[in-house]
Amino acid sequence: MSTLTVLNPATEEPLVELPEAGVDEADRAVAAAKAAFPGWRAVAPADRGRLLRRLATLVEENGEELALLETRNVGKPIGDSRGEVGMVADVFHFYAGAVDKHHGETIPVAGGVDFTLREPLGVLGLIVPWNFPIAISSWKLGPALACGNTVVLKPAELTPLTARRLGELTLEAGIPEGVVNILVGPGRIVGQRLVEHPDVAKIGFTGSTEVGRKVMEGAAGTIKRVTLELGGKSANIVFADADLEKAAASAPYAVFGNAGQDCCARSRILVERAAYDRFLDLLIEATKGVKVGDPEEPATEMGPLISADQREKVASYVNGQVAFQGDAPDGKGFWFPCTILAPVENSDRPARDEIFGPVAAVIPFENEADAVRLANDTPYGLSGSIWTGDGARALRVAQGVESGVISINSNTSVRVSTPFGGFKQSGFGRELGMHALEGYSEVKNVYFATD
Ligand code: TXE
Repeated sequence: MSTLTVLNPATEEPLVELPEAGVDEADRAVAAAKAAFPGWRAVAPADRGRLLRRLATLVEENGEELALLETRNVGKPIGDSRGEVGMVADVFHFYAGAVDKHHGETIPVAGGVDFTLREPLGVLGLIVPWNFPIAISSWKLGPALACGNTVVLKPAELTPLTARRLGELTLEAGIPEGVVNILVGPGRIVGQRLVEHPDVAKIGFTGSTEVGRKVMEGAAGTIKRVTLELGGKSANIVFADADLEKAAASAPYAVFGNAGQDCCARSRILVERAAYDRFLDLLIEATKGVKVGDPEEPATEMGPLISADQREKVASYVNGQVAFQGDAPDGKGFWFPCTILAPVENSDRPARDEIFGPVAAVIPFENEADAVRLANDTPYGLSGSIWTGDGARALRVAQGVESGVISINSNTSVRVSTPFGGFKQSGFGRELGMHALEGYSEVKNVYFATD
């Protein structure tokens, strides 16, 4: 079997060498999940909830170890990793409580009683990216297990460590062997195999729009269900009547957080012309305050990029229009400084592509209609923000922007109990909250004649 070397992106040092799965291992994992399915779907709802609750508690008890593992493998600041591991526990607590609250309906019909059942799909392939490895694993695992499915979870090649540990914790929690199978291997081989495997009922995918397209194509062969959480190029819309200081203090973290490797990154900052110069000055001042450095230092706010390839890709977007560039450590590690490009046209390359690095494009707009037009002039539609002191305008713009998630006078996108997912080429299906359960179950209609 070939092996995979897992690196620390802050030091470029190898962390561990792992065996790399191929098609045979993928098939074995699917077979194990298939064998475990009848037993798992038969577990009483309250007991399934209890097992998920135990998993949540184990994540809390092992929180510091998981956070450090995530930081070393992703280069993510330890404060961020602690927050994300805390969310993972909350996600399992939420779905522990959701197991017996995901109801069917009764529907008035002639001559009988009609009701719906929510049934598990069977074996699911969960394909996870490298930017939020443990968090995104939990967003898929929580609702999948709550609905009674069994899973094969494939973490990204670059960041398999926390998913593997989570797999161990599911067993420790008492979730039976075979219910959760972690498969470490290349996407184009084992990911593709899951997509095409006739015994896999659904793929829950997060990753690039390009691979998302391949997943959809591959799934067509077996009419597999898919949910896709793909790229973004979200707009942070700042009107002249906003609290500019507050908007500018928050904006750097909305695009430089996770070194910009965030599908929700507000990497297009649209600013009303009347406030453009003032806002840009405030934004640069705020960006100077972002602490870039050793991810294991508690004060660090931004670490390195995930890989040398990613750094090369990000650098290709920075060749002019640089209004500000911060500092980053020299030497080993895939470092890239916070970079502000201004003024940028929405048709320029840095405003079109998901850069997935710490690069913000600041774009002027003339009025409300122009702001909505520019925000929507992108193939993506994942997230976004509106900053204004005018409540009615905030609500008009929130309705006008074509994206699955939007925040007003805030840059937050993700909460355990609220739906998350995209419009347009950012994908479809919703993660988190009760909405996620729709994508992890089938509706069966039953008619019982009474005459
Ligand atoms: O993603 P991939 P990559 C974007 C971001 C980034 C770019 C490339 O712009 O720069 O994608 O990142 C698995 N069949 N996002 O190349 O390849 C792969 O093993 C089945 C946005 O790392 O999409 C991994 O587990 N699976 C994003 C997962 O897909 C396949 C998060 C994602 O990897 C496969 C990550 C195949 N043929 C990157 N090929 C977001 N929206 O958050 C690969 N995979």
